[in-house]
Amino acid sequence: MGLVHSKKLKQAHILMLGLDLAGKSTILYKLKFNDFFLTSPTIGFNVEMIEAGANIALTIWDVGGQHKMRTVWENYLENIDTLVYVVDSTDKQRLEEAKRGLELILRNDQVKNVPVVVLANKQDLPGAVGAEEITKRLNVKKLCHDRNWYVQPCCALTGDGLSEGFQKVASFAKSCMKSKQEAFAIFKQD
Ligand SMILES: Nc1nc2c(ncn2[C@@H]2O[C@H](COP(=O)(O)OP(=O)(O)OP(=O)(O)O)[C@@H](O)[C@H]2O)c(=O)[nH]1
Ligand SMILES: [Mg+2]
Repeated sequence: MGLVHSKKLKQAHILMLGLDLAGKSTILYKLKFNDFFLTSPTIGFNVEMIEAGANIALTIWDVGGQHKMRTVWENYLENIDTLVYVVDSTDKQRLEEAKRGLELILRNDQVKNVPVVVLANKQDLPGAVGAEEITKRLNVKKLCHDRNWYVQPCCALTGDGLSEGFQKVASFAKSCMKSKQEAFAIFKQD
């Protein structure tokens, strides 16, 4: 991961959602600056571009997760190449609410077939629920049966797991962009 310096990179559009306090903005700044930033709740969105391999750059939109912000999530769903859904793995009481948040997004036709990477964040904290249990509690297999999906444990403070998680994001985004191009080529032929 690093700063974007080439204009020949493929540009993927990544949306990062999840409940408030899940750690989305901390992840975004860790990826971009490899540093920890004190965050405050996001009202609106943050956006950063990062390089994720030799030929792809990810433009990552981080939209606030507070209740009032969730009502506008649907405004950010257009033409995304992968959805990143961040979960606070220590907040057991809100895992059901996190599941409902994911369901709400995936019900929208604009994200039909869009791949999903779930980041089970805050794995550094005692009592954090592991990736396998997060997969079950969010019912990821069923909710994402019609698309590529992956669940990655991580810690935004140390960066553990972020590189693996975003390599998956980049690879899913590439195949999603390829499918869209192929569908567009067929549409043009007709
Ligand atoms: N221990 C620990 N704390 C974390 C981790 N990631 C984020 N935090 C803390 O969790 C709090 C919320 O992080 P944010 O990045 O602001 O959360 P957010 O998902 O952007 O929240 P909204 O903008 O309200 O949607 C902050 O105090 C972070 O320092 C992590 O992996 N481990
Ligand atoms: Mg935020």
